[in-house]
Amino acid sequence: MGAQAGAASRVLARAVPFPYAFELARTALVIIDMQRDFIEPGGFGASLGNDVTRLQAIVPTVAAVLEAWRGAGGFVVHTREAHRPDLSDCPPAKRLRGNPALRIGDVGTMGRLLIAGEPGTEIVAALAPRPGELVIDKPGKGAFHATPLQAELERRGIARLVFMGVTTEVCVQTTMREANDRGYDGLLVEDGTESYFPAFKAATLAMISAQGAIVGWTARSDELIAKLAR
Ligand code: TIU
Repeated sequence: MGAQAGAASRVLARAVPFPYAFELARTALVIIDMQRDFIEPGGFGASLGNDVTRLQAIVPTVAAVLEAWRGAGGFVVHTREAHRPDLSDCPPAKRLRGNPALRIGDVGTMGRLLIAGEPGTEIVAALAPRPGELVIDKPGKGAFHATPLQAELERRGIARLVFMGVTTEVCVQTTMREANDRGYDGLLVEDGTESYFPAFKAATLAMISAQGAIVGWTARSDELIAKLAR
């Protein structure tokens, strides 16, 4: 990325609730938990009784934004919900809650659920991280909790975060709220996120931008991609 291209202000005029301006050099694309455990059959999402096909449907859109962001020279962060193999970073309250078919750490068709290094925690092939991109394994729903994410962003002078990923109302919304409280201006790509529950996705998009962007902004992928074109 040339310094000038990165420093130029780009404006998403149709963002909700009002235009969102960003400099590419000071903005990170944060892709939340697009890992096999949530998106493919036999993983953690399916073990909770969810239909994972809804989440599969956004992969091409997330890939298109990622390609455009990379093409413009922007910085990319990928997160994965992944615990240590000994579960020392998984509170019993998280592991033992409810009555799922399988619990975190149990063996499923893609290895142990939500355990770092297992096939299920791999990011889906279409969105695989590339050298130079930051990959954060996180033990919580939010990507700032118990991770080096904030330090890594500060080191690079990042002030704005553009989010995609799954699920909208769980890990994406939690991370956006954590980011908001840490002073970041966040934007969620409306068609680059999905929930197992359509009503929860709609409610989350609405509550993020309500009250004058109380949590942040939302915008469509096509407008973002147009602003990343050379
Ligand atoms: N269950 C659910 O909707 N989500 C999660 O458990 N994790 C993420 O959102 N990544």
